[in-house]
Amino acid sequence: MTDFQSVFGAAPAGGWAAPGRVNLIGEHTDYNDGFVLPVALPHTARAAVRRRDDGLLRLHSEQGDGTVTELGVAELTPGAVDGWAKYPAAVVWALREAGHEVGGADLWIDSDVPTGAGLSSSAALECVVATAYNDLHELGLTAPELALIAQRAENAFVGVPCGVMDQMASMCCAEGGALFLDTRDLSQRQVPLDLAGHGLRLLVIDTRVKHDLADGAYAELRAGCERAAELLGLRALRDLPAARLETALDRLPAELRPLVRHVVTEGARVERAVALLDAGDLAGLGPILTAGHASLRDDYRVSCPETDLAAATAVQAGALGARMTGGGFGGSVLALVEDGALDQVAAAVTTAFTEAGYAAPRTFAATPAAGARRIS
Ligand code: GAF
Repeated sequence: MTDFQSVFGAAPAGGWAAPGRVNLIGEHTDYNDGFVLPVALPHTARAAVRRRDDGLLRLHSEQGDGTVTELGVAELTPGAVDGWAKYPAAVVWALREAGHEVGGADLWIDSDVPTGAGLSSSAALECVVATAYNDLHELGLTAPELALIAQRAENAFVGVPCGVMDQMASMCCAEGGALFLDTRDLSQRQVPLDLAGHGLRLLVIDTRVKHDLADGAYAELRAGCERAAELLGLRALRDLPAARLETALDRLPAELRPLVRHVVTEGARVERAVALLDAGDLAGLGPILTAGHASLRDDYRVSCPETDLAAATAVQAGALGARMTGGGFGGSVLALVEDGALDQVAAAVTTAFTEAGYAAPRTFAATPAAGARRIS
């Protein structure tokens, strides 16, 4: 364990934090201009930062190998930085690309957001750096503007063609609520999620199957959706109403049909979920989660044996509903459980994993936490 002072030999100008997220419902809808409903986790990336005037970006991560990575801000180029350092570097690059005259910094980073678990550890890292730079350079950017900078960093510098959900969740979520976000115009509303008041808990099951969105599968899915929208003469799949889904499917090549069916039915699931939460029927969310998993498994095909087993076992063991969350190809499952059933559901999934010969999953209960903020 180190701190800013021991690594950089002086005090930082301040400290910032930005959370990871779980998405309640609305998966693979964000790059189709659709709706999402994420919740910020209590797990955060934290950064202690001090400006530098010599154009150097010096980076230390408590999760790294103990060394300081030194980069010249003016020489930052997409593809030129590897490992965790590419995320903070990407944000500084994206701010400069957007015309903000920001320079170097000393950055000490620590994070307890599980990596490769579909819980947005990279967005948390990007957003904490964007928030710190915004404050230290008095850029005056709003939270959604910073989310867009972080998304551009991920798209153009890191090379993942992600949507904007994870960065918006990390920047804009509020404690005790879910963020109902329209990813087309970024209009948003905090939907209260008083789990404790309804005797409910959100159980997160990290299958420990690492996913990597940079491997091309995510980009292929996105391209498939864009192709389908183009064939249907739509700006995005968000513009296909559920009532016209079946006739639209007839006009598409067979391989694109399941993608479109998932995106359209998933958008409807987000709207139903929000209506239920507004009506105070939190338990009603359960079947929506389970239906969302089936759609991701059977139509979008981004689940894997471990997430399928975790979701099915959670429901068999008494969860009101369960589904994979995030991009897929591994990562985490989210289960809605009654207070008293949390331990039994977690234990049942762990046992099922042992019996299947899988490594034990990591489980924890998530309470809806706050978005990016200054902490010192
Ligand atoms: C990943 C991406 F980064 C998001 O933009 C989103 O598309 C998600 O997968 C799937 O809903 O987390």
